[in-house]
Amino acid sequence: ELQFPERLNCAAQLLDRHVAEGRGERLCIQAAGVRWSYADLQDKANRIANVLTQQLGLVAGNRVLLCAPNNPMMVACWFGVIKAGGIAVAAMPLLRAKELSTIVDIAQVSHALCDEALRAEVLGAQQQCQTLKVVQFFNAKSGDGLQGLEALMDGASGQFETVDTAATDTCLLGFTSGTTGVPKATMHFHRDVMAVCACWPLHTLRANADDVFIGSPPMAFTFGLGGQVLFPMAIGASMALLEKAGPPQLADGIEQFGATVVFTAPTSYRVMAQQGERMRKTRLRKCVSAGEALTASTRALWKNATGIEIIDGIGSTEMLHIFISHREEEARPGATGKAVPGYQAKVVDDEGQEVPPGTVGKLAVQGPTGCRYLNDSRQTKYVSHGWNLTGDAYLMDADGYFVYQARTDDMIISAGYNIAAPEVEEALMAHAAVAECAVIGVADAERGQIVKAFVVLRAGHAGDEAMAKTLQDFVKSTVAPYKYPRAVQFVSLLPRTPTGKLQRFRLHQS
Ligand code: 3SK
Repeated sequence: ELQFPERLNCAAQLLDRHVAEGRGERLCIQAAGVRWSYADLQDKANRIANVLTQQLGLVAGNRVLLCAPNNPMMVACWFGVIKAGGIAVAAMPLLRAKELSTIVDIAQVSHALCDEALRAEVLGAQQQCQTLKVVQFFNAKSGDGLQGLEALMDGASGQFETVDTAATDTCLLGFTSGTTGVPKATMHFHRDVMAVCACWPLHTLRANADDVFIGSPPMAFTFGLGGQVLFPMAIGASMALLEKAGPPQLADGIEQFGATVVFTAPTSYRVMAQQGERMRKTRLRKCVSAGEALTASTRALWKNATGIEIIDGIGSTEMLHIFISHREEEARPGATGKAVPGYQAKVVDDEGQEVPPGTVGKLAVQGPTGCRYLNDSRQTKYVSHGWNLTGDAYLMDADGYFVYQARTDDMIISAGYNIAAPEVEEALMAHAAVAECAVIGVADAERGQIVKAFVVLRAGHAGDEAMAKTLQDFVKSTVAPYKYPRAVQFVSLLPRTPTGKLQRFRLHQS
């Protein structure tokens, strides 16, 4: 049973504590051209907290949009917000103005601290929203001297007394793509952040203070936040941050920064395994996979290439991080693992009754870190008697290992990204040439699944390669580019029931 004091600020635990206990000079962050100690990060976060509270009018409980690729300033802003008693609302750096404005509206965001590279989309979002009054950018590259947030930080004090929050105050809102395309915000308390650091990392990962963590997921995805920021800092280790973290950049980063622990999706392992000889010569010792199901063949490919057994896991934004996993020595190819100590998992039928081992059903999970949606009627659909239904079909074998079967909803998981089919359909429907469309996920050797669109064109338009490319580019310009349909098939009509309901299963068979 995890015990936390009533008053708790996770930034005090993860950051201030190291400085207070004499570990301020330890390396905390490496990135291109950057090396920050824990004391450096604390200084930056304190300045940001001072700027927010003294110059930008932030009061405890305000929600702050953070939007940037994984870079040191993004981490400093995250801690600055939390130290000031604010609520961090991290958004995927690839989101477009319309998607950002949905997040701002749902979260009632008042302030935004964003990377200069995302200026156009963030300002576009601000125009569409009522609540977002204050926007500051960081990492401006042009011009002489400090600009934007850094200029304000320069004039602020490096001392800040971290706000004394309750353990059950919300410190972050994690957004998860709803299956309808309307995202849901999940609320996490300061206590949840410390709980997630105390469960899977200590029991399963077993890293130490000399480890160097690296990974591909953005901080806006709590898989990335945990694996690349919270978990190293909980044990006084360091992180190496990559703004671009496709498999080639990740492989380079592992080499360049001497990374020992990596968090990424199966897609990356499959690609990086092609450079097994090179990976073997790095300092890598712990490889974590989540975000999409890890097949036995990908596990074997990576092990043969590097000698390292992948630690598989499934987590969710709702539960903050991984809740089913296994230690390296307990790996069972094809299975995700067992419930992480601190969490309970079971497989249930449509009535919520637990099914016997070996029977496929819906995965339900319970634990110290979730699940609470912010002001969302879908709470009762996804949470029943304290159990969160994850949207995955699983079976549990006689030994308590959980084996992934499929998604139970319209979510497509491609290279670790969750993509809601209806959202891509809506984006396609906005094109003048599209009369009807339906989107599904289809198996893909490299990305696990890819988005495939079936499109019925309006009269006068030809369903050729040029049209497919036009539609793909159109989708990329209106929603985050990773959601675009990599495959487009033109059809004359979509399979529907007599009442007009789309029969997605028939598309899967075609
Ligand atoms: O397995 C996942 O997709 C996941 C989602 C959110 C946080 C952590 C993980 C591993």
